[in-house]
Amino acid sequence: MQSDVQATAVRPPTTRVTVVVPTYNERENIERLVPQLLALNIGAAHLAVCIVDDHSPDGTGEFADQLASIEPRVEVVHRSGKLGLGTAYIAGMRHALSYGADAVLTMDADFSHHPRYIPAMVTALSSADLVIGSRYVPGGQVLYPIHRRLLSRGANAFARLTLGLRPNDCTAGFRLYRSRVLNSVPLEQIFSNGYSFLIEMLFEVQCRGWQVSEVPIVFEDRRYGESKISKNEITKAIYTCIRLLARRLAGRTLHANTDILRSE
Ligand SMILES: Nc1nc2c(ncn2[C@@H]2O[C@H](COP(=O)(O)OP(=O)(O)O)[C@@H](O)[C@H]2O)c(=O)[nH]1
Ligand SMILES: [Mg+2]
Repeated sequence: MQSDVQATAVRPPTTRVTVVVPTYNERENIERLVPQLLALNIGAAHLAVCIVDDHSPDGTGEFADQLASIEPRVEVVHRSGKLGLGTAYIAGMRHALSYGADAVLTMDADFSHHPRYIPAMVTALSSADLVIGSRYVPGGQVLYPIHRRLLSRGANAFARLTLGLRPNDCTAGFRLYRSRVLNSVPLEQIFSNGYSFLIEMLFEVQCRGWQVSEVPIVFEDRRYGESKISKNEITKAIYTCIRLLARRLAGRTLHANTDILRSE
């Protein structure tokens, strides 16, 4: 009798989480990262990995193809050249959404965003629409050279001040979005193509009233390869904040034509 009941019980649908990893010259990192991602235990959720490679000269893209040929949970998006971190996120998000992901996690390839935090982020998503792996909440930490810490703190403070962003870590690339959040934002209208994409995207998410929560992480400096951030990202971040501030002051926080507001 009992087994009949179990057999007919409706199981909750499996959550499909796609981890989007933008790469440019990260071969040494992805050969370590991808197996760790695939070995994660995230409860009932199903995890896939989408590497977005910009024709890396070190052969990251070819190596990713090899991984994908032996592991069906790995997918690769190839782009023609180094087109920027922001547009790499968008390419990965679009790919994940088109393959039916329920949630999309973005992270760096270099272990600054460690996979060990992903289970806690997935758990936190049950009561949020966006979960940030955050350096600036209690329990979080940044193990980075002083100039990078100052840069990150400065960018965060400026973004919070100008745009009224509420999260403590507004520039983190370690994020888990519910798909409905991504579907509500007109990704093709996001102006920032580089690192300041993260500020702009958070602005769009907050303007739509989505619930954001933060999970503490310890952010460590990379061990392999080199940083791709360039000095002009500072100028771009300032420009992004001022451009969005102007929109905010003009009361145009949502795009005119394409907005789909929260429905629940
Ligand atoms: N596809 C792609 N990935 C990028 C680009 N720029 C940076 N990345 C990746 O974005 C992640 C963060 O870059 P990283 O150099 O570690 O930045 P940092 O942590 O701020 O020094 C890494 O996985 C990089 O390989 C780009 O133009 N295209
Ligand atoms: Mg890094």
